Amino acid sequence: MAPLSTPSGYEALTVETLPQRLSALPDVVARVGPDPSSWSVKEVGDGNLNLVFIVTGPSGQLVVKQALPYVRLVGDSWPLPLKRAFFEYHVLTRQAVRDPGMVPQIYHFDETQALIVMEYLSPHIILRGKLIKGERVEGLGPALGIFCARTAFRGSDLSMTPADKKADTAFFSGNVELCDITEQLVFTDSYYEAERNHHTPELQPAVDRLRADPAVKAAAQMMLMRFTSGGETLMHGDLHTGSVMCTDTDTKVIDPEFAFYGPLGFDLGMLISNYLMAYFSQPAHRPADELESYQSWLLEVIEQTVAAFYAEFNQLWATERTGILYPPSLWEAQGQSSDGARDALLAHIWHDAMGFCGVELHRRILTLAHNADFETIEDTAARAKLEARSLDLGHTLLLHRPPDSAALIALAKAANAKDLL
Ligand code: SR1
Ligand code: MG
Repeated sequence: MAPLSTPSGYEALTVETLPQRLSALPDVVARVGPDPSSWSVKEVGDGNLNLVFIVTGPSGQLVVKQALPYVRLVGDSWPLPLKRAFFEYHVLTRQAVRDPGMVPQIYHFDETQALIVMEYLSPHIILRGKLIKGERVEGLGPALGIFCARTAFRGSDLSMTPADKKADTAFFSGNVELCDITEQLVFTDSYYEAERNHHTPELQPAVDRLRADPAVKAAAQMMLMRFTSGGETLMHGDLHTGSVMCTDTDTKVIDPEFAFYGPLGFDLGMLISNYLMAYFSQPAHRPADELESYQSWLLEVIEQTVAAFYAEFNQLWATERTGILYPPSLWEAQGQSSDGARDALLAHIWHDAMGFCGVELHRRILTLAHNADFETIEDTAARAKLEARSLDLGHTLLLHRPPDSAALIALAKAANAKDLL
């Protein structure tokens, strides 16, 4: 195999080299202290792509995230460009304006080294881990529903000038390789035996049932077309429960390196899907006397996320419709209400979101990148039974979209009661 080529000057950091290499950066020194020999460095990256370091010094802490020139999960046989750090930096700056306080503060960006120095969120931990442990987060649904609404609305033609929107769409269209991952892994690989796929052996009968249905493949490909061609807003692009960090009362969003202009409902649908996988996996993580109450809480989070999304979208519609889409000159200026137009648009967003939710419910079980909700269940026969419910709900959502969150929750409860293997 040819050695991996990296841009000249780039060098991956290590815990040993980081202090010396970053010690000349005023933004870093100002946060952790001037003497690099007094810093301690830990590599904590547990995601699929990057290096992540926590740097602790006498005056404080920060995080250094550096892209590797390959997919960390797979190794250097799958090269991946460093420019994803550039896109992550730029989308973080936009999200910080569109929903202030919801993303980590950036202290420094180095394009050649593909590294972002940012706020250390503490005592936050990854939401997926909290949900596996059975912890609750106050205000989770509202925070994420509002985040999805604000970033979707303010990153779209509902709000931006046409020139800004078009320039930004062109800018983020360079994020090709990360889109390619989503296009293959999220929308396509679940529905055939793709080379990188793997799944729990006992799940095979449910996998066969899913792949035997040509209608589900057609529905997933329709969602892929929406993803590639529906450049409605600047999406986070990978909003799952591993991209959210929380304390018991505070919520932040991280890791938007998959950012791209796509459908308004993409982030909302992916997020709901990851809540649902937390829900389906709970029987393996909770004692019987806690299960019902915790699963009910997760369903409440879904309801609250959706309610907050709609409420915030409605508010922005009333107060910030400054773009070319649905201009007030067509309704309010004519003495007419635009509520009907808004509700039809929201129905379109929800319809898409449910389709994206469906494919995500499949791909985290069938393709390359699984999630800890299921993966940490050691008894594979028990895991397969729970995963089968997720596949089943995804199948239903792709073919019959529920009209609202109450109908979605009814379908989730029905799937959760099924014995599918
Ligand atoms: C090869 S990357 C696999 C997955 O990890 C990221 O977090 C995205 O979800 C991607 O699909
Ligand atoms: Mg990530």
